[in-house]
Amino acid sequence: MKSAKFLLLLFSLNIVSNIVTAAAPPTCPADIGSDCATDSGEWTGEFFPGIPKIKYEGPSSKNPLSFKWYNAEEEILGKKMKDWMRFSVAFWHTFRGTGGDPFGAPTKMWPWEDGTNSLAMAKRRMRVNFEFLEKIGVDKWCFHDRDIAPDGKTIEESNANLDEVVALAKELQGKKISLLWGTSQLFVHPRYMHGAATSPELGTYVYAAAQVKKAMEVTHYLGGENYVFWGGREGYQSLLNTDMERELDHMARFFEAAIAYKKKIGFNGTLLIEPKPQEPTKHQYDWDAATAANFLRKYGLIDEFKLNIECNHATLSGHSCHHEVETARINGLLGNIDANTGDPQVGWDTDQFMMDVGEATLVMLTVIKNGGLAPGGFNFDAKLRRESTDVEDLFIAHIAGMDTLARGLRNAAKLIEDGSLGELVRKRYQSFDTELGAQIEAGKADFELLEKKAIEWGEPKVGSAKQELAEMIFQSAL
Ligand code: XUL
Ligand code: CO
Repeated sequence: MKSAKFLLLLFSLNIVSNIVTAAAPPTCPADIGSDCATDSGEWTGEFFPGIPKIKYEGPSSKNPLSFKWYNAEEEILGKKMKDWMRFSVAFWHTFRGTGGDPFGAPTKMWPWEDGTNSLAMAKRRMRVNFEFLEKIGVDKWCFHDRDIAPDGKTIEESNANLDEVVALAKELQGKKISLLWGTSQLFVHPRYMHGAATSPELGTYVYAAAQVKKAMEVTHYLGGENYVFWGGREGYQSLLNTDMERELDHMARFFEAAIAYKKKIGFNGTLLIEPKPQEPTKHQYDWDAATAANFLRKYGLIDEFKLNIECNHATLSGHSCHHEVETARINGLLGNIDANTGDPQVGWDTDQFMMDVGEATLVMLTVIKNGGLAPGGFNFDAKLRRESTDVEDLFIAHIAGMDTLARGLRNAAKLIEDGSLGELVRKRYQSFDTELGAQIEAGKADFELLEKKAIEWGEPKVGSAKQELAEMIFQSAL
């Protein structure tokens, strides 16, 4: 008992010493309108005084606080890089991630934190968010209602807290920064332990509806371009105690009510479902893109929704991220990408920043085919490793994630301009570029006609798939 108290004392001393250190550097207010400048004319801000505004320096730069591949204004295939990427910072990881895991206490002691979940701290943290966005050159952000403002004792109190923080966010957004999407956190509070829209408790369903209603209102108020539904705990741990059919019906009714309310308040943003196969439940209902598409079709919701594909969720479901974005695209459902990656040796959602240029190139091939992601974008739903504890690591991680995807874009554009991969695929299907092929594709070839042709042509000549050649061409672009 005594040693626990001693540890607590040490912990609070650590926070205090961090606050003291934080107060030392020169400060400027974090509102974007201010032109507080140093001698060199470089705006330093209030919370990251040692970090300059991040600039593009090109691939030969050794400066970790610079972009090597992401050059926002440069045009690739007729569009500025910033318009292909539409990057966004995820408030929950970047500013609420503590580094804690089931085995250990938080490791992040950010100098701006005072160790509380107060409204004052929420407002200060929001100013940190906007200074970070400005410095890193990302003009979009995403949030959950409960990350940005503390939960209250009643719905009214929670809503009032949210309103205060949202009013500040609106002011700080100004004209330069916009909201990519908002969402509600329907999984942390114990009331959601059995799910939200799929909870067997009516009171929980009702509470979740009230929370989403408010989150949609503030997303609309902040000019959000999308609204996300990640399943949270919508799923089951055992089918023995679960009426899956009834739960899925409830989820569909919940979405119908969200669509109706969106229209009622004049919110024109896209509604997005974010598939994930497991975690926290053993079976999440929005397992993968194909499962979510089937759900939307079954309940007649397909024209009202798109999908938010998260790369780490894709690999948890046994697919590649490329498979999931391509599945969404061919169904007309590719709305947004939660840009992160998993670890091939670890079986859970590690939410790492994407660093694999090959994976990024594959994803970008689909994004280009899709004509971009707007009104969606690439949201960095990614967190620092528990062991990365310097403030500059927040910058380095986002810079590396942005550079990886930018490099993917450059490589994908090279592959498309070169044309040999496209030609390889075209050739594989060229037997269908014939009169009979066209008849089949138009649904005008019946079995009798096909049998006649089979007898006339005899044994078909089947060509090589050329997979290694395809891989060779792909590698040459990396
Ligand atoms: C959880 C996850 C969420 C959603 C938003 O795995 O990805 O952060 O993106 O609720
Ligand atoms: Co996500």
